[in-house]
Amino acid sequence: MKPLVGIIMGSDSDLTVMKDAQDFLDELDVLHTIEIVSAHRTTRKMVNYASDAKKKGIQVIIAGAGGAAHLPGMIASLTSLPVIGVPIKTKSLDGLDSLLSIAQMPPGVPVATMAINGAKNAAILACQILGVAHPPIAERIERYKKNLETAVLKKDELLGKIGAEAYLKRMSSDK
Ligand code: RP5
Repeated sequence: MKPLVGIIMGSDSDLTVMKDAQDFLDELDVLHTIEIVSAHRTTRKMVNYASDAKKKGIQVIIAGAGGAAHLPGMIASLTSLPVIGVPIKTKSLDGLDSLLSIAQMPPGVPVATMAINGAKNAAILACQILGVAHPPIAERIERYKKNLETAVLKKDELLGKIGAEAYLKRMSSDK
């Protein structure tokens, strides 16, 4: 079986955030690769990565980058695969720089931009895209979303039963 998702990031300093994407794909048993590919420091690798991804069987690319976050957009300019961008939180501008660099793409070259540090949502969206052509992945996503619903309904039931004060006490003792 070939990996379906390619996770890339501009630096190893992005890995703690991007690991959330890997963890979700592992949870859903979706094969993937994970690599450091920098738009500025390894430009030739970036070009090769984008042109080879489809041939290798990759169907969705998740690209995380921070600051002058050009990686997702440049990858999107080099491939017809869907690219999901993850803006990494930065020290100087809290990730607003990353968010705008990734979101403000010119017409014709879209990047599906997640929230700052939204690597888990990137993996969920990647699975939803894959689910269109891979019914087992769609089923796993549906199960995941059903579990989310059940968890919130349970919380709501408990809140209704014990009231806000006791609920908050329970929350802080669970920490
Ligand atoms: C970007 O520059 C990377 O995506 C990273 O978020 C940021 C800082 O990189 P390092 O200086 O930590 O390697 O290319």
